[in-house]
Amino acid sequence: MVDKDYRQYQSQLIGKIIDAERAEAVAFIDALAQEVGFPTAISRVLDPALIEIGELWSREKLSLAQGYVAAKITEDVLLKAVESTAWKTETAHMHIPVVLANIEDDFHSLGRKMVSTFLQLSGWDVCDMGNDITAEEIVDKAVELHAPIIGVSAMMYTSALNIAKVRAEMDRRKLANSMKLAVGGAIFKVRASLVREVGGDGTAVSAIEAPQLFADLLHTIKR
Ligand code: B12
Repeated sequence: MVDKDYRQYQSQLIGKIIDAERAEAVAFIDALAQEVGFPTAISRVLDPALIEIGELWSREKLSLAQGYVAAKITEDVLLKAVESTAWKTETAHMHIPVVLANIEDDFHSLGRKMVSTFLQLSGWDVCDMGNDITAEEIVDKAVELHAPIIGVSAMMYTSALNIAKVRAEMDRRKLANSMKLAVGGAIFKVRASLVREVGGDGTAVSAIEAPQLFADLLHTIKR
């Protein structure tokens, strides 16, 4: 299937979101996923549709209610994806724990939930701590679970700066050699230098690329 077709799917999905057709939208992606698999359906259709919905929302062309519908559709689809065993990868046996959270003061959960789903489906044992989690809580959890990687999401510049506290907490506990910090969210796409500014070890622009990033970071840990 070529890109042009996926753009048509995106437009159709956006139409359903705008019309608040939650069940129809979920069935629409589900049907596509049966054909091309959930990774492709999510990364090529749902993810770009959400970005466009986000832009419409930012320009006040969408209501908060429509944004809410988009979030609910995403959650429904991610649940279906997690329940589907059809696209587990060869790494699915790994069961390595990782901790994921939106940093303190950040409530943009959609991106994080997508990353969580893609990691789970690639075999990582994800502890998703949710929104607005402090650096200390995140590092405590990672230490408790012996997680070699922490993934932190932030959508806003101001909240992204709080990720530097996670790096400081890791450094304070001398964890730099045994634990890596993955960062991501819309703001890291527009300001690439932010990854280093907050002390991140790496980033990925979309959820589908997160498992590879985590695998790469795991390889950098001296065991
Ligand atoms: C939806 C939304 C909201 C919703 C969030 C609902 C929810 N349940 O998530 C609500 C209404 C709550 C909200 C609130 C606010 N928002 Co808002 N919001 C957005 C919007 C429109 C879309 C974000 C989104 O969900 N994108 C879709 C997801 C799928 O994409 P994504 O987040 O980029 O995630 C992908 C990648 O980045 C990556 N990724 C994400 N996390 C991670 C983590 C790791 C480790 C890795 C590897 C990868 C990764 O994978 C994801 C999937 O592919 C954006 C605009 C935009 N265009 O981004 C503004 C935006 C982010 N919001 C903004 C603002 C200012 C706010 C508010 C302050 C508004 C206000 N005045 O109250 C509040 C602050 C709340 C807070 N403290 O967090 C600004 C941020 C400005 C800035 N750059 O600093 C934006 C950019 C809008 C704007 N243009 O002004 N918002």
